[in-house]
Amino acid sequence: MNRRLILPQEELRKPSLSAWRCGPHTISLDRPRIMGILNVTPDSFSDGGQWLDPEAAVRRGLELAAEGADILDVGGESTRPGAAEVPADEEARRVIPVIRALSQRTAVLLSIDTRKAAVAREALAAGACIVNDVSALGDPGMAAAVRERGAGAVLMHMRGAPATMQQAPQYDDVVAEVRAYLSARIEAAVAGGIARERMVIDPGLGFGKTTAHNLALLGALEQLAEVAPVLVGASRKRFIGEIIGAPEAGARLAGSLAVAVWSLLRGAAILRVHDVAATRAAMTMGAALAAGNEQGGRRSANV
Ligand code: HH2
Repeated sequence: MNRRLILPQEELRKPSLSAWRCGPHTISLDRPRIMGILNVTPDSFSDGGQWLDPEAAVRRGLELAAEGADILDVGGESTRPGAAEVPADEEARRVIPVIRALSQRTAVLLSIDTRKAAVAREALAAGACIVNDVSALGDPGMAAAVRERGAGAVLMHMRGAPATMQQAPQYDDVVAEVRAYLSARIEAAVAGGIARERMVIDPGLGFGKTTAHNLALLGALEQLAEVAPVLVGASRKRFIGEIIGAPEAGARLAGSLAVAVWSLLRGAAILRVHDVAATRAAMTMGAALAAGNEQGGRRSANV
């Protein structure tokens, strides 16, 4: 396959990649950003129960901020394959005190990982400025919640619902279908009054996708980036375990870092990860390799 591994810097800096507006904040996307995952749940696939206590969650959030997270994504409902839905009041009870406390103790931007407009509204009032919605504004009240607060939004592709999504997912052309879906969701949101520069898209790795589907999507990040800035959430996921032979989620760091560097070099704008310090180091190395590769290319072209 005759494809360049590393995109030239000017291609990575298309106008659509320049900035993401989230509430009163503007996140410059001239370099990739890290979204640190803070799961305030008893049952998340890789760290369920570790940060369910609000004080432990706040400590973990501050730790991720100190490690270099640009955004903290706080979630109160696991969306792992097979997960059951959590009632909105229980989800809010888990995340709102944590968001409120973090907003007073760190300047890092806060995101609420929820599919429910009611939870999003409370989280935005408590100090979050981003709604990370794995159902791409599927709740009829979600678009209004985002619009009224001028929040940033992550629109993710998912086939089906977490309870059943991994039961033999099928596509004719996974890249074309995911791209068309995300493009349509962005246009619907713009028509509903959400500014384009407030939205990023996410192919939803592992959400109704086989390992082959996930790899195809990771190979097509530039095509997705033509629609909107792209967030990639691969951290510790099952397809990585399948490829590197790591059944335990905690043993998937090396594979997760490889995906992070690949995504960075293919034009991802934001990486959603559990291991912030290690990802930051891997990204710094990847960026240096990209810059060196470009310079080397120019030197040889000039000879
Ligand atoms: N993955 C998970 C949850 N939320 N949001 C976006 N935008 N993209 C993702 O890939 C994504 C997501 C699943 O990971 P995690 O939060 O660690 O697990 P759980 O859903 O079990 O809490």
